[in-house]
Amino acid sequence: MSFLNHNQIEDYNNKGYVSPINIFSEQEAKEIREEIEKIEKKWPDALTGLNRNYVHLISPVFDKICHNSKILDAVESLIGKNILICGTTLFIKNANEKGFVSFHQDAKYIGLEPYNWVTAWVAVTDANEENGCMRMWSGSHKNELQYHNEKFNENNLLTRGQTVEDVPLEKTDPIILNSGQMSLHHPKIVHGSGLNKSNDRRIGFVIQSYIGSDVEQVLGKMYVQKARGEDTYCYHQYANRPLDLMSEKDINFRNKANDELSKIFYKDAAKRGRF
Ligand SMILES: O=C(O)CCC(=O)C(=O)O
Repeated sequence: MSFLNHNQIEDYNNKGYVSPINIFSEQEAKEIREEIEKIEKKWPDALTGLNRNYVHLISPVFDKICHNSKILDAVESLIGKNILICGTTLFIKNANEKGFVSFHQDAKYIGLEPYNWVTAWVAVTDANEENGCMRMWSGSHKNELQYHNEKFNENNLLTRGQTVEDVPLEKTDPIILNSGQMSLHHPKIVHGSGLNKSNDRRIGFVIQSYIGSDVEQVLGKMYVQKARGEDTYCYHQYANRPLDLMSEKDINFRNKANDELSKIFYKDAAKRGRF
């Protein structure tokens, strides 16, 4: 059982995030990284651009992470027992590249309402200040959605380069994780991450997000899986769980899911970005 304790829940409510939470061993995290690097080697386009999304629909390894009972216990502590998996994204920052994530609120463009959902960031590699770990603006989730400047900067790992300007860096907390640990953050917390200045990749596998079954997609269509409990609202269409890595059937389905996701991410946008 890995339900969050009282202090962890208080932390989430007060700060808008809870971290670190132990999920996988270092060895298990290494095996997850190996799965990524196997896919990249065999299918070079399978995890790039738009394909960084919904990897749990084409890889049984990532599917199992999403259904991991330790993660789900922690998630249940925050959003209740009826839990759906609604999307995943790989945030990879390679060494010697200039990738960063501008400060933003997840809830701004994702169309999931009400905000009974939480994002799980699983550290596949260590994440620290040197390699560009996330930084959270503690307490900012208590404010409403803020104006985001859509900058479309080349090295921004967000779709539109959406940016909350003038975030006081000194008020943000670094989310330092060992590989195999996870953080959970609130839909409205302002967060971002800087450059990877290390000699290795920084990899986060992000379940974006775990939603309560009472959460609707108000901008378009996302495909879900049941993680736990009952789906009494039946708002969403379901995705199958993959049995093999990169089966043709699963790839076709993921392509369809990503097309739909793209419509959500770029709704009313001036142009399209890389992802
Ligand atoms: O991986 C990162 O640096 C940022 C990820 C992020 O913004 C998110 O998980 O909501």
